[in-house]
Amino acid sequence: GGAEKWVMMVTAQTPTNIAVIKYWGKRDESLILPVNDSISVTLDPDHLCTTTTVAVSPSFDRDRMWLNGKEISLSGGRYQNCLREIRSRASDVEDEENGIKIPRKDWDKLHLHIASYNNFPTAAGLASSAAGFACLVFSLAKLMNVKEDQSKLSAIARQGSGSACRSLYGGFVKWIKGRDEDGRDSLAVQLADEKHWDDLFIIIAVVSSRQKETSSTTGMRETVETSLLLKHRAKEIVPKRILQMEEAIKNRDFTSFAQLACADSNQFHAVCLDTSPPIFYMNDTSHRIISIAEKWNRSEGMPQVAYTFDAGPNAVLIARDRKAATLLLQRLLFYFPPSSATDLNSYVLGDKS
Ligand code: 2P0
Repeated sequence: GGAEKWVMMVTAQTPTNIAVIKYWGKRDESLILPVNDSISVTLDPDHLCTTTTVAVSPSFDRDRMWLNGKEISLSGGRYQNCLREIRSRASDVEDEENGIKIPRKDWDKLHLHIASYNNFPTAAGLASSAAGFACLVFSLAKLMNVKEDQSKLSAIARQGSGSACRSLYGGFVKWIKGRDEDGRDSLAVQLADEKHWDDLFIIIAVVSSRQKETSSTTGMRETVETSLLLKHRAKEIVPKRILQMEEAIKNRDFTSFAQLACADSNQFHAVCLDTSPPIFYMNDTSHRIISIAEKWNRSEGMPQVAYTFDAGPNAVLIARDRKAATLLLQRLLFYFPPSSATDLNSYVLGDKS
């Protein structure tokens, strides 16, 4: 093997995140700048995560990427923006053990191979772009010895997919919409780490494994163009809700947390309905789950479970504690008797659509 035969690689794993105050609507589409702040909780790394290996070698003749074993194109603007931003921040890299030296200026000439796997079905309508772009940016930054903090990296991941910026941190995370036109201050900050509130149990009820009909990007564009309710939400509702949610998280106040999360999910779907033509992400099963949760919370006198739905019909249910999670699963199994063996981490309720 001559000097040109080496390969250097880095592997990283990143979980997905679930918004409890939703991002919906961009003020700048190419930089991915949102119309409002959002807050999310990052899941445990063992469930719903992306694992990405990035490799560099002088023998690679172009950048290439494989997603779940299948080659995909890197020609899209989002990939190109992330790769360009990371490359421009690369430093000298030295691997003494293997005698490899990559001076900073060589990163422009060297090509990358990227292999990414989701440990959940990409087609299940569960956010995959969030974990995917966060992991891509993080692993490239490690490989190229980028000396920026997580927040700065989050602003790069944001240019791959908005929600991705929130997956650079664990625990509770806020994506600050920022004011700058160049997007430098539109980034994620950690509100509390994963140990701060570890009583919470998250159950994802897979209602339908069909791919959504309206992509988030298209849906948001149509909402921004046509919904007056979105303007009211972004200006009058979300700023106050963000402060209240930060307070609820700080105090581990589940009652406020659940009220805010449910109200915000419902308003996000109301904004979708206020779009012309209207966008329907939830289905009858989703609505039934909301009714079951609301009825149970009312009968207990205080919230036991928060629900939140993204751009699809699947329910994300956040239980107050282990006991509430157990009772919730019992209820779900009662209302939706399983037709076959199920994995309770992703309990399939049957596709009614
Ligand atoms: C969120 N969603 O805050 C909201 C709630 C879906 C509903 O972020 O165009 O895939 O790549 O920035 O991040 C989904 O939107 O959209 C999303 P792009 P993204 O989690």
